[in-house]
Amino acid sequence: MIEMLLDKDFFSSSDQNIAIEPRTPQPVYPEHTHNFNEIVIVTSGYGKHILNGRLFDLYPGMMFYIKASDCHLYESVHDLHLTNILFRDPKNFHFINGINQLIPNPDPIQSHYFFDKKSYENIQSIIKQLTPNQSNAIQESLFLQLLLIFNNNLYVNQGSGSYDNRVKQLLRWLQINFKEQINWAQLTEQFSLSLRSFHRHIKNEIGITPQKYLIKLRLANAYTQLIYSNKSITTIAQECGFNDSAYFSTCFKQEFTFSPQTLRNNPDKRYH
Ligand code: RM4
Ligand code: NI
Repeated sequence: MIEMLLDKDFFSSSDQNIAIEPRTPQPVYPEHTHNFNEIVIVTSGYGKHILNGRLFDLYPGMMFYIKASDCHLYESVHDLHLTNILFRDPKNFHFINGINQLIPNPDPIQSHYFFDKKSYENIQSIIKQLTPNQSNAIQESLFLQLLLIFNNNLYVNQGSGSYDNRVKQLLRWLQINFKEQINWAQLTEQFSLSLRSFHRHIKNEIGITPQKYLIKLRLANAYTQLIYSNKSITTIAQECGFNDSAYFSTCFKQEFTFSPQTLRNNPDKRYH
């Protein structure tokens, strides 16, 4: 049985619609659902997130939405620090309605969004004000401001914005297009970035090279497909952008400690 987390353990009263739960750090945490929704911000560190059976790598400066009925867990955490923004069904809000329109529909491909540093500062300053002793009206209006910032961040808008913003857009573009063969010089140019400074910036921000980031996107997708599709391992490797399936196996083993074949034969190896 999957555990269901209950509002009464996190919200200070039945009247309160929003609660901030920092996780510094977030330990490994088993699969669960909730009777409330969450917006999660990764403030630092790394980890693996399984959302409704799909694997996503977490990096600093990322956020995602969890609906009450979603099932999720955290694994392979390294100093993962999260801020959870818990909120009840928007129907219960006292002062604001229609906010569901600001929350994106679940998207299996892109559900974890990078935001830029400017947004991060704004988000942090709003979260600081969101304390339990504020009135419901203020809490709801602060929450609305947060949703607007997040919503603003959902769309890729190639080549404009601050340097950090363009870098984050490129990372988001890769989340969608990781299956393509990537020409880094050309791609960085499309986002008005220089290849060398892009490389440096990425290493600073998410701790790995762009190529490694790309490979991890491909591996995460392959991992999910090995469990849920009937496609052959070679087909999965190819479809995820690996043109050499031996190289795919090597990368896969490095990432997960077991081979694609082992996972396929033995889905019990999966995180759950
Ligand atoms: C847990 C974990 C869960 C969240 C609860 C509130 O530590 O972060 O995802 O639902 O806290
Ligand atoms: Ni949760």
